[in-house]
Amino acid sequence: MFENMFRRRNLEEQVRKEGRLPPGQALTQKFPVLHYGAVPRFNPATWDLRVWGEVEEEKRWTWAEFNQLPRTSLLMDIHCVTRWSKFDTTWEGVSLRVLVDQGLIKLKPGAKYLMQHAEYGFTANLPVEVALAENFLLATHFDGQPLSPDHGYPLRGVVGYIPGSDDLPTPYFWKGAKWLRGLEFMSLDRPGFWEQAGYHNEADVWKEERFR
Ligand SMILES: Nc1nc2c(c(=O)[nH]1)N[C@H]1C(S)=C(S)[C@@H](COP(=O)(O)O)O[C@H]1N2
Ligand SMILES: [Mo]
Repeated sequence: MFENMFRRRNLEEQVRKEGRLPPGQALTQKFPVLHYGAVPRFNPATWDLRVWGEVEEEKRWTWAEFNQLPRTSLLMDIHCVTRWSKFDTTWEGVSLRVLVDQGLIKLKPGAKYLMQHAEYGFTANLPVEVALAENFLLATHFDGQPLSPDHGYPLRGVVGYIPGSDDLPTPYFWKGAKWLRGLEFMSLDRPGFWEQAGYHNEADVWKEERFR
């Protein structure tokens, strides 16, 4: 137990020296679970992901169809507003950037914001530039395994910091919706679930934009 504590401190000192520990954050080796409400059940027969709003064509992918989309892996640090940070996490899934580049989603010029819609009405909003950057992924896998139910199985948004990519805004981890079911592209911004509850709209971890 003490060994673990020293190990955690040493790892934290290391990422601090590397400039990867944002202000007010602490390194965790665990993976805490945080959400409002219950964990939904997944039914592969009825599950779909819908895309609508400022797009040329609306889309609806079944679970089987979603699994045929091009796949991307991502290594990044994730930062929760409740002050834990987890470093070098590995994710796999589908990149919105790739879907747009390959014409699988055709955005209208008016598409300025993305609303992620999750089970039970949970929402999270992001500017389109952030959602199309390399540090945002529609993730199906964490650490080589399908997501666990409490971390968002079968699909969630994830956003974090890619070491060295200092030009990309890094929002807190709540900007990734677990149990994702819809992508709504919008011309005007709307606050998501936590943003309506008083959390910051941009939520940049380096600027400590925790609350509004
Ligand atoms: N559907 C849904 N997604 C959600 C939330 C939620 O309440 N519902 N909470 C967010 C918050 S506040 C955080 S910090 C992260 C936590 O993800 P984790 O449980 O995998 O650590 O999920 C985000 N995504
Ligand atoms: Mo959170």
